[in-house]
Parts: sequence; C-alpha cells; structure tokens
Amino acid sequence: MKIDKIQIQKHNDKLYSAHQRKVKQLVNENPTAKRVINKLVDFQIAIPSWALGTGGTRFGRFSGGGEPRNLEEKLSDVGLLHSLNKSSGAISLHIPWDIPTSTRKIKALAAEHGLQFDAVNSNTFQDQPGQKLSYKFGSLQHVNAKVRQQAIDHNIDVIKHGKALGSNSITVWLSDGSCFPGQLNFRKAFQRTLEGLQEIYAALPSNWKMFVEYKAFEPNFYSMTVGDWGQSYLYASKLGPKAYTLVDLGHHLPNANIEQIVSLLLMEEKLGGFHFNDSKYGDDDLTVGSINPYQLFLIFNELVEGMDARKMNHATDLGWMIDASHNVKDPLEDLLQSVEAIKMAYAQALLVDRRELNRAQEANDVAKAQEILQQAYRTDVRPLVAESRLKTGAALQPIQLFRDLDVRKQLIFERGLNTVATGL
Ligand code: RM4
Ligand code: MN
Ligand code: MN
Repeated sequence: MKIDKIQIQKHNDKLYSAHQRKVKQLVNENPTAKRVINKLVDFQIAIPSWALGTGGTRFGRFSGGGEPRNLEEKLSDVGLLHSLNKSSGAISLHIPWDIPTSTRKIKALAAEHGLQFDAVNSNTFQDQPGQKLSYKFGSLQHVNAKVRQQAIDHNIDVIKHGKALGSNSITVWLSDGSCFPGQLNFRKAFQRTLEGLQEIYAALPSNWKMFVEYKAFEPNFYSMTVGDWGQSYLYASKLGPKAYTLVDLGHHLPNANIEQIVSLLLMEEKLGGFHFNDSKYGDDDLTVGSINPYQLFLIFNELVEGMDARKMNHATDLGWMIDASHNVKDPLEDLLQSVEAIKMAYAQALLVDRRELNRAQEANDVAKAQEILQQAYRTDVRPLVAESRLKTGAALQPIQLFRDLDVRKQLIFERGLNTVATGL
C-alpha cells in the first residue's frame, strides 16, 4: 500500500485554516519559531525494523494483523510512516532478522520509498537455529575462544551487509554478563570483550562508526559486561575515534540522570547516538514521551546546547533511532507517536533562551534558570512540528490520516491477518 500526494493534500486542506491560525500566533510570540521549523524539517529519525510487528505481553501476543512478512514489506511500512510524517526517512536493520535476498533490489526499493539505511545491528544475544556454538555463557566475553570468534565473525558479516546497503554504522549490543557472584572474572571478561570489539573495529570501513550500547540489567542478572555509560565509554575510548557510546533511554538504573550522561559524553566527543523509548521501571520499550516527556526535553536541552558548543550538525552528526516494542497498540500508530514526541522535545529545546539561561547560571539565579527551561517546555509546539510536515508535503495529523485511510485494514487485506514480523 502507498499513500499518494492527493490523499495528503485533501487531508491538509481540511485542517489548513485552523492550523494556520495557531502557527501564526506562535511565530508572532517566538522570534525563533521560523528557525525551529526549518530545523525540524531536516530532522529524521530512524525506524527499527524489529518493531514493526507486535511484541508480547505477559498474557500473550495480540497482533492486530497485516504485519510485514519480509524485509520488502518492512520497507513498505517505514515508507508509509515517512509519507505521513516525512520525518522517518531511515530504517535500522537487525541481522539475521533482515538479511536481504537481493541487495540490489532492496536498495532500489528503499530509494523508491525515500529511505536510507541507518545503523545495522548485530545479534549475539540469542542463539539462532542451527548455530554451532551457544551463547549460554556470553558471546564476546566467553571463556572459549571459539565462541568469541563466532560472535566476531557474525559482527563482521553484519558490517558486510550494511556496507552493501549503504549504511555507515554498526550498533553492538551485548547481553553478556553473569547470573551469580563468582561466576565471572570481571577484568578478564572486559579484556576478552575488548579484544573481540577490536577485531570488529578493525573490519570497519573508514567512514563508519561503531556504537557500543550499554544496558544495566537483563532478567536473571548479577553483572553486565557493558553495563553503563562508564564501561561503554571505556571500550569506546580504547577502541579509537570511530567508536562511540550509544544511549538507549531504557537501559539505566531507576532515576539515572540521563541528561547529565549525555552532556558529558558529548563533551568528550564520545556520544554516538540514541535508541529512543520510554519506561517507568525497566527496559519497557514504551512509546517515546509517553511516561516522562520532561526528561526527554531535558535530554534534548543538553543535546542542543552541547552540539551547538561543538558546532555539530543536529540532523546528521548523531544517530537518531527509535528502539521500542509495541504490544497493545498498532505498531505504526505507536511509531508515529514516538516520532512526534521526539520532534516536540527537540523543538522545545530549540526554543530555550540560551543567552538568558547562561546569564541566570552565571548569576546563580536558580529560579530564573528554571523559569527559562519551563517556559520552553510548556510551550505547545505541536503547530510548529505540524508546520514542518506541511512544508515537506507530509500530513498535518499523521495518525488521523492513517485512520481515515484505513491503512491497517488495507495491510491486512494485502498480507493477511496472521502474519508475523521477525523482531521483538
Ligand atoms: C535490546 C537492545 C538492543 C536491541 C535489542 C533488540 O534490549 O536495546 O538495542 O537491538 O534489544
Ligand atoms: Mn536498544
Ligand atoms: Mn533495550
């Protein structure tokens, strides 16, 4: 299924005058609003190929039907999102879930949908059917060199797939760790993991980045071998200039100050990118901004400040990716909500009066500093985000149009009710 320009035009025409009124007011009140709209136009967020199907809840897996059956259909789903919001112009693939049968055809199809290939992801956190050696006791940290080699070879293979598709980064997330005290020599596990990462790093094409993703916990865990930003930073520093830390918002211990982590990693030029999601307790992979939108704003506030201090390009110098799982909502609607939440937080951060904030900080004017931040956070920026969509030919209200066009019904008609997407 494809959404054509006329359908979008019709939808926008209906909503135009009400929308226009709101934008005008915002532009009148905020001298920087026009600049914000232009920045929003450039800002793209990659969609994870593994989140286009329905994930499970404790009670079971309740698919809404029409899930993409292969990589071609996954591209088509992301293409649908992108035509609705023109902000999801990239897909992040997971190997072996997304091995293309024909690289040439997949590249052509992606181009047809206006999509690029973002970071490719390796998987040494699950034993695959037919796999020679097991990861029961870890992958890159394993005491057996043969298991480590298998994990290294897999990552190098993932780089090859990514290179063929035109991707330029790999995300390595390891669930390596231990279940009980005494099980693992932490220092040796770190060294072995580092050596494995070094071999993978050596296989990177010159213009590539490697993202080392950390996570504080796994079910049944006692220790994690890439457990926090300190450990990830250690690996990335020892590996070299092409290695960076990747921050997945759900991978921290409760109440971690993620915005401070982000600020310092940026300062050290070691922040590579993000996996956006939201959570209340653990790695819940919920819709971005659904639980703690203020935290998301504070993260973007540090990002904008830190990137500007280094004269970085907001749109291209970091990896912006969603990593979520959709259990009781339509995955496509959920992803539209996530993209919207990210763009809102970014827009609010762009509205912060930096000069005034700096002045308040230097004067220890704590109340004023808070006022400045919250003035931006409490601005309803939805019309600015909608205006950026209008400018690029996307829909003023993507979810509304998704529903009006009965997209899910159409996908079920094309693919069937009982299809299952590979991924989470
Ligand atoms: C992990 C982690 C990784 C993702 C897998 C599917 O929890 O967040 O980024 O690749 O899930
Ligand atoms: Mn992640
Ligand atoms: Mn995760």
